[in-house]
Amino acid sequence: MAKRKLSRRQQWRINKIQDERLCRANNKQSQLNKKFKQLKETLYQGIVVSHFGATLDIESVETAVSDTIAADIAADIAADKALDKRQLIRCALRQNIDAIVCGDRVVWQQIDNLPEDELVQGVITALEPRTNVLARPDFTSQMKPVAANIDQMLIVTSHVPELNEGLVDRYLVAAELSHIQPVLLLNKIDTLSTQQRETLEQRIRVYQNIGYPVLYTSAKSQYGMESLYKQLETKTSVFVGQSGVGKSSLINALLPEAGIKEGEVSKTTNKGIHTTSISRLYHLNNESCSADHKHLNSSNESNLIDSPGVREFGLWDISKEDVIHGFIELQHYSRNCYFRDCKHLNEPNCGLLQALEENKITRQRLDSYHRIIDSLE
Ligand SMILES: Nc1nc2c(ncn2[C@@H]2O[C@H](COP(=O)(O)OP(=O)(O)OP(=O)(O)O)[C@@H](O)[C@H]2O)c(=O)[nH]1
Ligand SMILES: [Mg+2]
Ligand SMILES: [Zn+2]
Repeated sequence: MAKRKLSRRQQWRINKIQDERLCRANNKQSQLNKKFKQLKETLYQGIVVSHFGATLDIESVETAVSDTIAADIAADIAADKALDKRQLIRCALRQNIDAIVCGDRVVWQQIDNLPEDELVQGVITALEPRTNVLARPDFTSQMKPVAANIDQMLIVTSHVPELNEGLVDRYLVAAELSHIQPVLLLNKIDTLSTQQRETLEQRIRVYQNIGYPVLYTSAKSQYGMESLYKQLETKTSVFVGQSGVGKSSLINALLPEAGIKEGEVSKTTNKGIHTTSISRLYHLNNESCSADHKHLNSSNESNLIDSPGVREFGLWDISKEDVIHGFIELQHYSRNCYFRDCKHLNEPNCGLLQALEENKITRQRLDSYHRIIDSLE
């Protein structure tokens, strides 16, 4: 998209607003710095459930010494001063800690002598190592992390807005390269005629044949909710997909008490209106997670992360050579290519072109692979 040309006056106004923002941020930081001086000694562990602007909401976990925490920090964690598990605490962030996202595990400290009306109760002082992080480019094309420590990516699709295989493939590449298990989900089954369902199932079968798990659901009629529940158990899952496909509705159907805001789909464009604007982490089985799960990363916890919908999901920051690892069936046959640097276009003895001829892979996925490679030129 061409960049909009700004008049000098517009540019001046933008600079002025940015300067004012910077000034406010600096003031805030100096206030925070004062608070940092008044931190209580005890270190607590927490998990980030949402992040807005300068503050984050974290959930305390029982204070436990985690072996993923640096030894010097772990030694200071006082096991006898545990907070209640799942207490929600609003925290500020030390400036030297990088972008923190939903699902991150952190170490935080309470602020001493807080006035009663103060919302910020603590300061995050360390970020625990991540097992993985899902990132996507923001509006300035910079990679921004979206969620961390994820086991599974639920790629939610629907009939309206329409299933977009190109987008699904890009999510699959991101998942495969980040070692996150992808699951495809076709939602809004209740809106489909028999004919429409058959057509969509056929399109989804391309992914089923590769070996990806596929779920069919309706957040409205509750169809398929049991299978979805089973798929989510004991894992941390992130719901991704276009705006309006029903990510928040699915989480609401599983957790009615969460009361998450749902949006609409525009009747003129058949696109969502970007209702969810920040990612948030929810727990699937609150009641069954009790005191015996001492560790933050308890394998019995089922966490769901709702993320804002996207129109596009570009892949930046990855090399062309990596893309093939995101197309697992293509990668398999690429081992048969005669040339090590085969581009799989028209080279002789190309494993992929041969697999295509034998209907072992689809033209759609091969074209999609080439489109991603071209986008990285
Ligand atoms: N008929 C039907 N409508 C659904 C279903 N799931 C969601 N919807 C509707 O689709 C619209 C969008 O749902 P949301 O849950 O807000 O979609 P989202 O994916 O969270 O969208 P963003 O937050 O914008 O990314 C709402 O009007 C929902 O009521 C479904 O299974 N069947
Ligand atoms: Mg939403
Ligand atoms: Zn080849």
